[in-house]
Amino acid sequence: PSGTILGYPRIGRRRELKKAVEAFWSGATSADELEGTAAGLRSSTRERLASLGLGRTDSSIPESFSFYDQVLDAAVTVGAVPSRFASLVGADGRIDLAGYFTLARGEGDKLPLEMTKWFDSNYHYLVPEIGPETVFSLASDRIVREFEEARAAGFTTRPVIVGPITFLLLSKPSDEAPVGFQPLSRLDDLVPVYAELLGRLAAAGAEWVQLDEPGLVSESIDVPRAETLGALAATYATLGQLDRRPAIFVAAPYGSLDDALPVLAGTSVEAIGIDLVRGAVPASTPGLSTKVLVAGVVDGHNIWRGDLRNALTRAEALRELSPSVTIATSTSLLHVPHDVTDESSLGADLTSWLAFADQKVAQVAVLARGLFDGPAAIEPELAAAAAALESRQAAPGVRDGAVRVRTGALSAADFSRGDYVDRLAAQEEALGLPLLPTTTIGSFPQTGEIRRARAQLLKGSLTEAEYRALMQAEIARVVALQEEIGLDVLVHGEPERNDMVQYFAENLDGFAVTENGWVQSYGSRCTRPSILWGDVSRPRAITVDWSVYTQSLTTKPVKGMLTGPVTILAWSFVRDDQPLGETARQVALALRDEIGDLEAAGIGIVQVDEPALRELLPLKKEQQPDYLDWSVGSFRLATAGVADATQIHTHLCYSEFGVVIDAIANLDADVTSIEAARSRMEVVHDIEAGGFDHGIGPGVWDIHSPRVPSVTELTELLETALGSIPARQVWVNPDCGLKTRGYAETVDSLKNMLEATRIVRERIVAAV
Ligand code: THG
Ligand code: ZN
Repeated sequence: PSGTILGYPRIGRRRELKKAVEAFWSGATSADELEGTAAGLRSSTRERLASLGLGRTDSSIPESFSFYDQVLDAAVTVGAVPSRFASLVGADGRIDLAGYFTLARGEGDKLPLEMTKWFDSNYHYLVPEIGPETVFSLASDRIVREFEEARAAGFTTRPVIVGPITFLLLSKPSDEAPVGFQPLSRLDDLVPVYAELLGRLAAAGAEWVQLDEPGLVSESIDVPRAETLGALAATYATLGQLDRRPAIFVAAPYGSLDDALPVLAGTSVEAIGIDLVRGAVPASTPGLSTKVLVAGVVDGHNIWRGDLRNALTRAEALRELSPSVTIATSTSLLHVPHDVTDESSLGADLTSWLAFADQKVAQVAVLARGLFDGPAAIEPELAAAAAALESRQAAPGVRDGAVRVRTGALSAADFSRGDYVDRLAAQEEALGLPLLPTTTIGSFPQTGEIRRARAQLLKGSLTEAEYRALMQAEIARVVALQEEIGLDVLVHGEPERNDMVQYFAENLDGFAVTENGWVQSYGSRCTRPSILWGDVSRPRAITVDWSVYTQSLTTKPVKGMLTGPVTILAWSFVRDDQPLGETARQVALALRDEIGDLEAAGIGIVQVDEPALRELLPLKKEQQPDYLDWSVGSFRLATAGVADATQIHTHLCYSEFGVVIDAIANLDADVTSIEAARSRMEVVHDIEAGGFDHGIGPGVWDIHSPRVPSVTELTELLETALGSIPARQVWVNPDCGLKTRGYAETVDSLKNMLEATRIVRERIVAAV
């Protein structure tokens, strides 16, 4: 028994899949070439997992590849294609690779499947659309073929698919569905398709199958719990009774099963996965003693090497419940980069504290040996892990006395600015902005030239000074363009930033950045989360020179641009040895210093973006107040040090304002820009109802598509906003940063935005 993992990164050690998929999209390669690259990646994954200690032929190796997303895969497997994409389905009921990607990316005016966050990770999945009209059938045998492919190479692997309950819980009603329709109501029609798939897998020789049911652990889903549990019992009773099927392993990562555990224990599934990182060892439960308990003790969420001895103890505790226990990761390893040994610049100490996917697989294999042969058999490994943990606790930089003194001395006054009315008056006087001020969110298009310059700087073929000069030329271009368009508050366009979090991580103490630590965010898109390992401080000013240079080019006010503390934490791997709120205060103080320096250098407006404020909101309701307290507090701490006349902006990348509107008001930013164009300004009703009285910029241009909005459309959206919000509060801006847009549509759209503003301003002046 080698232990197992719930899944492995699919993107490839050097993002081979991303490159192959994007080459296929661009038409540079064929579907066969892409299939070939994917088969090669699957093959090297199996070989690597075997070499790291997972059994070749005992179903320990999961078959967890996906070209884009595992929920989309499940939808395509069961034939759940929305009617607007019916033309993609062939006469045989199947959809080809190009069609599969069309579901994910849309085509013409057919919108793609919606994308949303996968449990409490930074991964995003595609939301299936299910209605009374959805016809379920086994429409893809890809999962069977991948098993056979492994077989031919000498492996017996374990196919993985999203389970039927989770699939329906994560789906939304289709366009055709009547009001109040629940996708879960289609369970009886869906389960037979899973049954057929299980039969096919058994016929191909699969001994085990893994059905992922994380939907069972989440409170955020609005189906009544009793209904979910009833569906669970019925589904696994049906699948359990099939006479030709592999053994069934139901995995339930991202939380604790709670009352779903006795229900599963009462079915005839053979194995149950228990996330012992997020949940506790459960109480003794009838039926459980006949199951294989898959002990999720190696954390699939973070990159720390962790406490192996404790992991072993927890797995051993499960033995009280069943004689048959297997070691595993708590979640798929999808959320961590491939391999620490691919990093050359982290330093020996930090490296010794880390475990990426491959190191975690090795930990699983070691713990499995320890569980089987007794702890003494793995004492050297347990001792090494303990020593690494000890070295981490004692290492210089992990605790920085000066930082601790500062956070320890904070008082309520550090979290509050003066009265908003006084600020408003001081800012009007200092900035002299017109009614309906116009601005952008911060970034301008990142051209190929900019990216090339950054790559050359990294390679050493550009000097620091040459790089700087290129970026300054770009800034001057962007400033001239904004002046020509007629914007009121200018930005520098952020050409010097690779990513809005990594850029700050590179410039703060307490963070490390990786060279190859890519993690899939959605589809072919990846990020390289920074590693926050020590107390955070700011060795020197980060953005001040860039902002001062920009301000020197114009008499219009230039907005300084920073990423907020919550977003910096949300998009990094954070330390696990202190509460997140404490880490957030440290980041906030570093940003507070930066804002102070910007202000002292004559920058009168500073924007602190918090697109992830909503994203980190805990799944469990009882944990939400504490989160909102420290997250809002850290933003206030970062921004409250400025004079009344300095205007603080923030930007949030979503429009579901309702849930967090009080929190947003509590940020006490002078101006908040949000997404609004896609929902046709629906959000202004929440703003009105919430009594929000500070400046607000509901985005009028949806920057997620290359479409140029017309002056009429922009005027209408602006008038809609003004129908609910007093004109003196309203700012005019796009929905989000322009980094991913091209220059052509950027210039046209901004010109139209300014023209719409002019028309509305005139209408208002004429009315008084
Ligand atoms: N930065 C970071 N994390 C994020 C986002 C971000 N997490 C949430 C959200 N934004 C995820 N969205 C995206 C959107 C685009 C990309 C990644 C995540 C993207 N990545 C480039 C790619 O895959 O080609 C690589 C970027 C790079 O070179 O650094 O386009 O904005 N930290
Ligand atoms: Zn945004």
